[in-house]
Amino acid sequence: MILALAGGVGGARLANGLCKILDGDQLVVVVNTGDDFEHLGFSISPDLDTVMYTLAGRNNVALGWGIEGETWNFMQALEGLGGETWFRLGDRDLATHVMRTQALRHGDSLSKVTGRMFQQMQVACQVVPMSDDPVRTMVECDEGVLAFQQYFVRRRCEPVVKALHYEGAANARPSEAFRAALQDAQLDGIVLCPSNPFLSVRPILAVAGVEAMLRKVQAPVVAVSPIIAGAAVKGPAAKIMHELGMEVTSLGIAKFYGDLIDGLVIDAQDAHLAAAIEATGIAVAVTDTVMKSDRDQQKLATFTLEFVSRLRREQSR
Ligand code: FO1
Repeated sequence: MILALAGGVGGARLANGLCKILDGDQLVVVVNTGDDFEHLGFSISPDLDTVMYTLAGRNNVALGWGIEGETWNFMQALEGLGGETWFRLGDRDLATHVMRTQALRHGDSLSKVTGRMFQQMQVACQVVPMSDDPVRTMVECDEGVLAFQQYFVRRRCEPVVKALHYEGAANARPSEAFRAALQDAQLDGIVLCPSNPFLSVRPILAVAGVEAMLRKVQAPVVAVSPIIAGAAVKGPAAKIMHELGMEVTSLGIAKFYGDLIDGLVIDAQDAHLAAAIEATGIAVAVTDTVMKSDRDQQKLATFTLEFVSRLRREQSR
Protein backbone atom coordinates (compact mmCIF):
# COMPACT_ATOMS: atom_id res chain seq x y z
CA MET A 1 0.00 0.00 0.00
CA ILE A 2 1.23 3.49 -0.90
CA LEU A 3 0.45 6.71 0.96
CA ALA A 4 0.78 9.90 -1.08
CA LEU A 5 0.73 13.43 0.37
CA ALA A 6 -0.56 16.01 -2.09
CA GLY A 7 -1.97 19.46 -2.70
CA GLY A 8 -2.34 21.74 -5.72
CA VAL A 9 -1.74 21.01 -9.40
CA GLY A 10 1.59 19.10 -9.28
CA GLY A 11 0.35 16.93 -6.45
CA ALA A 12 -2.93 16.22 -8.19
CA ARG A 13 -1.12 15.17 -11.37
CA LEU A 14 1.16 12.65 -9.66
CA ALA A 15 -1.75 11.40 -7.53
CA ASN A 16 -3.65 10.84 -10.77
CA GLY A 17 -0.73 8.83 -12.20
CA LEU A 18 -0.58 6.73 -9.02
CA CYS A 19 -4.34 6.21 -9.01
CA LYS A 20 -4.25 4.98 -12.62
CA ILE A 21 -1.49 2.39 -12.05
CA LEU A 22 -2.47 1.08 -8.60
CA ASP A 23 -5.57 -0.84 -7.53
CA GLY A 24 -8.08 1.20 -5.55
CA ASP A 25 -7.17 -0.42 -2.22
CA GLN A 26 -3.40 0.06 -2.77
CA LEU A 27 -3.38 3.86 -2.57
CA VAL A 28 -4.38 6.46 0.00
CA VAL A 29 -3.98 10.09 -1.07
CA VAL A 30 -3.90 12.60 1.79
CA VAL A 31 -4.67 16.15 0.73
CA ASN A 32 -3.71 19.49 2.26
CA THR A 33 -6.60 21.45 3.76
CA GLY A 34 -4.53 24.44 4.94
CA ASP A 35 -5.87 26.39 1.93
CA ASP A 36 -9.48 25.83 3.04
CA PHE A 37 -11.59 28.81 3.97
CA GLU A 38 -15.13 30.05 4.39
CA HIS A 39 -16.21 32.39 1.62
CA LEU A 40 -19.66 33.75 0.66
CA GLY A 41 -21.09 31.35 3.23
CA PHE A 42 -19.46 28.29 1.61
CA SER A 43 -16.85 25.88 2.99
CA ILE A 44 -14.21 25.77 0.27
CA SER A 45 -11.47 23.10 0.08
CA PRO A 46 -9.45 24.07 -3.02
CA ASP A 47 -6.81 21.32 -2.92
CA LEU A 48 -9.34 18.55 -2.30
CA ASP A 49 -11.31 19.85 -5.27
CA THR A 50 -8.24 20.11 -7.53
CA VAL A 51 -7.38 16.49 -6.70
CA MET A 52 -11.01 15.38 -7.13
CA TYR A 53 -11.50 17.06 -10.52
CA THR A 54 -8.09 15.83 -11.75
CA LEU A 55 -8.67 12.21 -10.69
CA ALA A 56 -12.14 12.32 -12.20
CA GLY A 57 -10.68 13.69 -15.49
CA ARG A 58 -12.77 16.85 -15.15
CA ASN A 59 -10.15 19.45 -14.20
CA ASN A 60 -9.89 22.80 -15.94
CA VAL A 61 -6.40 22.53 -17.46
CA ALA A 62 -6.24 26.16 -18.62
CA LEU A 63 -7.01 27.60 -15.15
CA GLY A 64 -5.23 24.91 -13.09
CA TRP A 65 -8.24 24.83 -10.72
CA GLY A 66 -11.96 24.29 -11.08
CA ILE A 67 -13.96 22.24 -13.58
CA GLU A 68 -13.52 21.97 -17.34
CA GLY A 69 -16.09 23.77 -19.53
CA GLU A 70 -16.97 26.11 -16.67
CA THR A 71 -19.42 29.03 -17.04
CA TRP A 72 -19.53 32.12 -14.83
CA ASN A 73 -23.17 33.26 -14.64
CA PHE A 74 -23.18 33.19 -10.83
CA MET A 75 -20.09 35.43 -10.66
CA GLN A 76 -21.57 37.88 -13.19
CA ALA A 77 -24.84 38.08 -11.28
CA LEU A 78 -22.94 38.55 -8.02
CA GLU A 79 -20.89 41.35 -9.58
CA GLY A 80 -24.12 42.98 -10.74
CA LEU A 81 -25.29 43.00 -7.13
CA GLY A 82 -22.01 44.52 -5.95
CA GLY A 83 -20.88 41.27 -4.26
CA GLU A 84 -17.32 40.03 -3.67
CA THR A 85 -15.85 38.55 -6.85
CA TRP A 86 -12.09 38.34 -6.21
CA PHE A 87 -12.37 34.59 -5.62
CA ARG A 88 -14.13 33.11 -8.61
CA LEU A 89 -16.64 30.33 -8.13
CA GLY A 90 -17.79 28.80 -11.39
CA ASP A 91 -21.37 27.63 -11.91
CA ARG A 92 -20.44 23.93 -11.99
CA ASP A 93 -17.87 24.19 -9.20
CA LEU A 94 -20.52 25.87 -7.04
CA ALA A 95 -22.38 22.56 -6.73
CA THR A 96 -19.34 21.07 -4.93
CA HIS A 97 -19.22 23.91 -2.41
CA VAL A 98 -22.98 23.76 -1.80
CA MET A 99 -22.83 19.99 -1.19
CA ARG A 100 -19.83 20.24 1.14
CA THR A 101 -21.22 23.18 3.09
CA GLN A 102 -24.60 21.49 3.53
CA ALA A 103 -23.02 18.22 4.73
CA LEU A 104 -20.66 19.95 7.19
CA ARG A 105 -23.56 22.02 8.61
CA HIS A 106 -25.49 18.79 8.97
CA GLY A 107 -22.67 17.48 11.17
CA ASP A 108 -20.80 15.24 8.72
CA SER A 109 -17.01 15.25 8.88
CA LEU A 110 -14.93 16.59 5.98
CA SER A 111 -13.67 13.00 5.46
CA LYS A 112 -17.21 11.71 5.13
CA VAL A 113 -18.43 14.28 2.64
CA THR A 114 -15.15 14.03 0.67
CA GLY A 115 -15.51 10.23 0.45
CA ARG A 116 -19.07 10.58 -0.80
CA MET A 117 -18.16 13.11 -3.47
CA PHE A 118 -15.18 11.09 -4.76
CA GLN A 119 -17.43 8.04 -4.96
CA GLN A 120 -20.03 10.02 -6.94
CA MET A 121 -17.23 11.11 -9.29
CA GLN A 122 -16.18 7.44 -9.65
CA VAL A 123 -12.63 7.92 -8.38
CA ALA A 124 -11.26 4.47 -7.52
CA CYS A 125 -8.60 5.24 -4.90
CA GLN A 126 -9.10 6.58 -1.39
CA VAL A 127 -8.63 10.36 -1.10
CA VAL A 128 -8.89 11.93 2.35
CA PRO A 129 -8.31 15.34 3.94
CA MET A 130 -5.26 15.59 6.21
CA SER A 131 -7.59 16.39 9.10
CA ASP A 132 -11.25 16.86 9.90
CA ASP A 133 -10.28 19.72 12.19
CA PRO A 134 -9.71 23.18 10.72
CA VAL A 135 -6.12 24.14 9.86
CA ARG A 136 -5.51 27.50 8.18
CA THR A 137 -2.27 28.48 6.48
CA MET A 138 -1.37 32.07 7.38
CA VAL A 139 1.21 34.01 5.42
CA GLU A 140 3.42 36.39 7.39
CA CYS A 141 4.59 38.88 4.79
CA ASP A 142 5.64 42.50 4.24
CA GLU A 143 1.93 43.48 4.37
CA GLY A 144 1.31 41.82 7.74
CA VAL A 145 -0.30 38.43 8.30
CA LEU A 146 -2.62 37.39 5.46
CA ALA A 147 -5.03 34.46 5.36
CA PHE A 148 -3.87 32.08 2.64
CA GLN A 149 -6.39 32.87 -0.12
CA GLN A 150 -5.98 36.61 0.54
CA TYR A 151 -2.27 36.17 -0.19
CA PHE A 152 -2.63 33.65 -3.01
CA VAL A 153 -5.59 34.87 -5.02
CA ARG A 154 -6.45 38.40 -3.90
CA ARG A 155 -2.82 39.59 -3.69
CA ARG A 156 -1.62 37.21 -6.46
CA CYS A 157 1.31 35.98 -4.31
CA GLU A 158 2.94 39.41 -4.71
CA PRO A 159 3.76 40.19 -1.02
CA VAL A 160 7.20 39.12 0.17
CA VAL A 161 6.87 36.06 2.44
CA LYS A 162 8.68 36.12 5.78
CA ALA A 163 7.21 33.01 7.41
CA LEU A 164 4.30 30.59 7.18
CA HIS A 165 2.07 29.52 10.06
CA TYR A 166 -0.38 26.65 10.06
CA GLU A 167 -3.04 27.90 12.46
CA GLY A 168 -4.82 25.11 14.31
CA ALA A 169 -2.36 22.41 13.17
CA ALA A 170 -0.91 21.76 16.63
CA ASN A 171 -4.38 20.86 17.93
CA ALA A 172 -5.70 19.17 14.79
CA ARG A 173 -5.90 15.38 14.67
CA PRO A 174 -4.98 13.54 11.48
CA SER A 175 -8.06 12.18 9.74
CA GLU A 176 -8.84 8.59 10.71
CA ALA A 177 -7.84 7.19 7.29
CA PHE A 178 -4.57 9.16 7.36
CA ARG A 179 -3.65 7.87 10.83
CA ALA A 180 -4.59 4.31 9.84
CA ALA A 181 -2.42 4.50 6.69
CA LEU A 182 0.59 5.81 8.64
CA GLN A 183 0.28 2.91 11.09
CA ASP A 184 -0.61 0.22 8.53
CA ALA A 185 1.76 -2.76 8.61
CA GLN A 186 1.16 -3.14 4.86
CA LEU A 187 2.53 0.34 4.09
CA ASP A 188 5.15 -0.05 1.32
CA GLY A 189 6.14 3.57 0.93
CA ILE A 190 5.22 7.22 1.30
CA VAL A 191 5.34 9.61 -1.65
CA LEU A 192 5.57 13.38 -1.11
CA CYS A 193 4.10 14.63 -4.40
CA PRO A 194 5.71 17.57 -6.29
CA SER A 195 3.44 19.99 -4.48
CA ASN A 196 4.56 23.28 -2.99
CA PRO A 197 6.60 22.21 0.09
CA PHE A 198 5.53 25.22 2.20
CA LEU A 199 1.93 25.60 1.09
CA SER A 200 0.91 21.97 0.52
CA VAL A 201 3.22 19.44 2.19
CA ARG A 202 4.30 21.30 5.36
CA PRO A 203 0.72 21.93 6.51
CA ILE A 204 0.10 18.15 6.32
CA LEU A 205 3.26 17.41 8.30
CA ALA A 206 2.29 20.10 10.83
CA VAL A 207 -0.88 18.25 11.91
CA ALA A 208 -0.34 17.02 15.48
CA GLY A 209 1.59 13.76 15.63
CA VAL A 210 1.98 13.34 11.85
CA GLU A 211 5.70 14.07 11.57
CA ALA A 212 6.47 11.80 14.53
CA MET A 213 4.36 8.96 13.05
CA LEU A 214 5.99 9.46 9.66
CA ARG A 215 9.45 9.22 11.20
CA LYS A 216 8.48 5.88 12.76
CA VAL A 217 7.41 4.38 9.42
CA GLN A 218 9.85 1.66 8.29
CA ALA A 219 8.93 1.97 4.61
CA PRO A 220 10.87 4.46 2.44
CA VAL A 221 9.71 8.06 2.18
CA VAL A 222 10.32 9.51 -1.28
CA ALA A 223 9.70 13.09 -2.43
CA VAL A 224 9.39 14.29 -6.01
CA SER A 225 11.01 17.70 -6.41
CA PRO A 226 8.66 20.49 -7.56
CA ILE A 227 11.67 22.56 -8.69
CA ILE A 228 13.11 22.08 -12.18
CA ALA A 229 16.12 24.07 -13.39
CA GLY A 230 15.63 26.71 -10.69
CA ALA A 231 11.91 27.26 -11.33
CA ALA A 232 8.59 25.77 -10.24
CA VAL A 233 6.45 24.19 -12.96
CA LYS A 234 3.51 26.17 -11.59
CA GLY A 235 2.80 28.47 -8.65
CA PRO A 236 4.94 30.45 -6.22
CA ALA A 237 7.22 27.72 -4.79
CA ALA A 238 10.41 29.21 -6.31
CA LYS A 239 9.48 32.77 -5.29
CA ILE A 240 8.78 31.71 -1.70
CA MET A 241 11.99 29.65 -1.45
CA HIS A 242 13.95 32.68 -2.64
CA GLU A 243 12.17 34.99 -0.16
CA LEU A 244 12.87 32.60 2.70
CA GLY A 245 16.57 32.61 1.79
CA MET A 246 16.65 29.07 0.44
CA GLU A 247 18.52 27.81 -2.56
CA VAL A 248 15.95 27.51 -5.40
CA THR A 249 17.05 24.08 -6.63
CA SER A 250 16.32 20.43 -5.96
CA LEU A 251 19.23 20.57 -3.50
CA GLY A 252 17.26 23.26 -1.62
CA ILE A 253 14.26 20.87 -1.60
CA ALA A 254 16.49 18.05 -0.29
CA LYS A 255 17.74 20.30 2.53
CA PHE A 256 14.16 21.42 3.30
CA TYR A 257 12.92 17.85 3.81
CA GLY A 258 16.25 16.70 5.32
CA ASP A 259 16.21 13.35 7.11
CA LEU A 260 12.44 13.10 6.81
CA ILE A 261 12.94 11.59 3.35
CA ASP A 262 15.03 8.65 2.14
CA GLY A 263 14.95 9.54 -1.54
CA LEU A 264 14.33 12.43 -3.91
CA VAL A 265 13.25 12.21 -7.55
CA ILE A 266 14.76 15.09 -9.54
CA ASP A 267 14.40 16.21 -13.13
CA ALA A 268 16.94 15.24 -15.81
CA GLN A 269 17.76 18.96 -16.20
CA ASP A 270 19.06 18.89 -12.61
CA ALA A 271 21.11 15.68 -12.94
CA HIS A 272 24.26 17.66 -12.05
CA LEU A 273 22.84 18.16 -8.51
CA ALA A 274 22.56 14.40 -7.81
CA ALA A 275 25.98 14.02 -6.16
CA ALA A 276 25.47 17.05 -3.88
CA ILE A 277 22.04 15.74 -2.81
CA GLU A 278 23.41 12.23 -2.19
CA ALA A 279 26.14 13.79 -0.05
CA THR A 280 23.35 14.91 2.34
CA GLY A 281 22.40 11.24 2.82
CA ILE A 282 19.37 11.24 0.50
CA ALA A 283 19.23 8.79 -2.42
CA VAL A 284 18.48 10.33 -5.82
CA ALA A 285 16.66 9.11 -8.91
CA VAL A 286 16.73 11.18 -12.11
CA THR A 287 14.02 11.30 -14.78
CA ASP A 288 11.79 13.70 -16.75
CA THR A 289 9.43 15.06 -14.11
CA VAL A 290 7.29 17.46 -16.18
CA MET A 291 3.78 16.01 -16.31
CA LYS A 292 1.57 17.29 -19.08
CA SER A 293 -0.35 14.28 -20.37
CA ASP A 294 -1.96 11.38 -18.51
CA ARG A 295 0.90 9.27 -19.92
CA ASP A 296 3.53 11.57 -18.32
CA GLN A 297 1.69 11.27 -15.00
CA GLN A 298 1.63 7.48 -15.13
CA LYS A 299 5.28 7.31 -16.25
CA LEU A 300 6.44 9.47 -13.33
CA ALA A 301 4.22 7.49 -10.93
CA THR A 302 5.71 4.19 -12.17
CA PHE A 303 9.25 5.56 -11.92
CA THR A 304 8.62 6.84 -8.38
CA LEU A 305 7.18 3.50 -7.24
CA GLU A 306 10.17 1.64 -8.74
CA PHE A 307 12.44 3.97 -6.77
CA VAL A 308 10.45 3.23 -3.59
CA SER A 309 10.84 -0.54 -4.27
CA ARG A 310 14.59 -0.13 -4.89
CA LEU A 311 15.02 1.70 -1.58
CA ARG A 312 12.97 -0.95 0.22
CA ARG A 313 15.17 -3.72 -1.22
CA GLU A 314 18.30 -1.81 -0.18
CA GLN A 315 16.89 -1.26 3.33
CA SER A 316 16.26 -4.95 3.85
CA ARG A 317 19.82 -5.94 2.95
N1 FO1 B 1 -7.27 30.44 -7.85
C1 FO1 B 1 -7.11 31.65 -8.39
O1 FO1 B 1 -6.00 32.04 -8.73
N2 FO1 B 1 -8.21 32.50 -8.55
C2 FO1 B 1 -9.47 32.11 -8.19
O2 FO1 B 1 -10.40 32.90 -8.35
C3 FO1 B 1 -9.63 30.80 -7.65
C4 FO1 B 1 -10.88 30.31 -7.32
C5 FO1 B 1 -11.01 28.98 -6.87
C6 FO1 B 1 -12.27 28.46 -6.59
C7 FO1 B 1 -12.40 27.15 -6.16
C8 FO1 B 1 -11.25 26.35 -5.98
O3 FO1 B 1 -11.38 25.09 -5.57
C9 FO1 B 1 -10.00 26.87 -6.24
C10 FO1 B 1 -9.86 28.19 -6.69
N3 FO1 B 1 -8.62 28.72 -6.98
C11 FO1 B 1 -8.49 29.97 -7.50
C12 FO1 B 1 -7.41 27.94 -6.77
C13 FO1 B 1 -6.88 27.97 -5.36
O4 FO1 B 1 -7.12 29.11 -4.64
C14 FO1 B 1 -5.38 27.68 -5.30
O5 FO1 B 1 -4.90 27.16 -6.48
C15 FO1 B 1 -5.03 26.71 -4.24
O6 FO1 B 1 -5.52 27.03 -2.99
C16 FO1 B 1 -3.48 26.53 -4.17
O7 FO1 B 1 -3.22 25.19 -4.24
